[in-house]
Amino acid sequence: LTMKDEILKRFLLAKDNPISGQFLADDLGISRTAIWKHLQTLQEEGYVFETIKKKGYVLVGKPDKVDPARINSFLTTERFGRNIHYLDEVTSTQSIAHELAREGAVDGTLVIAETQTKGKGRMARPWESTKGKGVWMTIIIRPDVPPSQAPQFTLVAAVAIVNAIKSICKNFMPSIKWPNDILINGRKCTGILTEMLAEMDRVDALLIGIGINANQQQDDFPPDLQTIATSLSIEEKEEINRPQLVATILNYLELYCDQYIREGFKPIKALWEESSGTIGKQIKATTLREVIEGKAIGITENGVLEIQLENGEIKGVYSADIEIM
Ligand code: BTX
Repeated sequence: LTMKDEILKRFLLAKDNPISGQFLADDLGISRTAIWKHLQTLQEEGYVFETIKKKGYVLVGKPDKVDPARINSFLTTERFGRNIHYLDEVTSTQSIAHELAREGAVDGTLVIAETQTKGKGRMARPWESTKGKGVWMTIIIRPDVPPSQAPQFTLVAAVAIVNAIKSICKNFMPSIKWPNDILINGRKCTGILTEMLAEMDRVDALLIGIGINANQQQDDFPPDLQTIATSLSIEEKEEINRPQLVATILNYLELYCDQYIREGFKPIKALWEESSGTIGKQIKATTLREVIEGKAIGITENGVLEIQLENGEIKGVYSADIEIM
């Protein structure tokens, strides 16, 4: 964190308790004038401080942003989210993450923006990223695994996101739609896009892109998404604390990634099946080559979706668009 963010973090953690300029100066080893200047900058960014006589300052107002200090104040991780690139507007957090990964960004580096002008889904489909209303982020991870295991990380991420949502929202049940969506009452609130930088036999970096509709209201969505998209806030009927959501996802994601590396896919598969809205359903899977109709009966240890056809035959699909019939 920068010095300004260190200061902000202390106010966030202190909640309603005042902090004095002198305490901050001593704690951070800088002058009171320097502290005062940082407070000025924070005020220009929309933070509001109240002065309490002889006691110091209390943070009483925050702009609605997913800034690093606020994410940091909810983090319990060792690595994930400890290095954050926060931007107001980007083309896509995936592109920034690609550059950073090539330059050697550390495991767990987070790229997050208030909006994307060219947010992308799978197969170059566009991803709508309303300014200040969602979570548009990419996390760069560097697991020591072969490229063939990369798709499983989409499932690891889905489990982390769904559990983070469940721990924050209480008024609905999200479910995972294989492989990369999270739905609420049949509407999409989250998409995951995993990309990879790899050598022949080793993953160099995985870029896990996560898009979550958090605080949009129905009319924030463009016409083509009106009937297929929803946001956490619409379903929860409350404003979502985006920095808390981001940190909670990172907390779960580090836990599950480490567990996956230690114990393999089995524990993740169990968690995934617990939250799946696909297994047991009659589905239509459109792959690049064919359309398969049948009953989704499970995922394999490799994260492959198994579909049982009418004639009993079982087919495995690695990647497809799923329609639940
Ligand atoms: P997908 O290909 O499964 O889904 C894309 C489709 O979802 C679009 O064609 C559209 O129909 C629908 N869609 C677009 N925007 C939204 C939205 N906001 N809410 C609901 N449905 C929508 C899913 O791809 C993977 C998306 C990953 C997005 C993240 S955001 C951070 C990172 N940066 C980036 O450019 N992409 C990822």
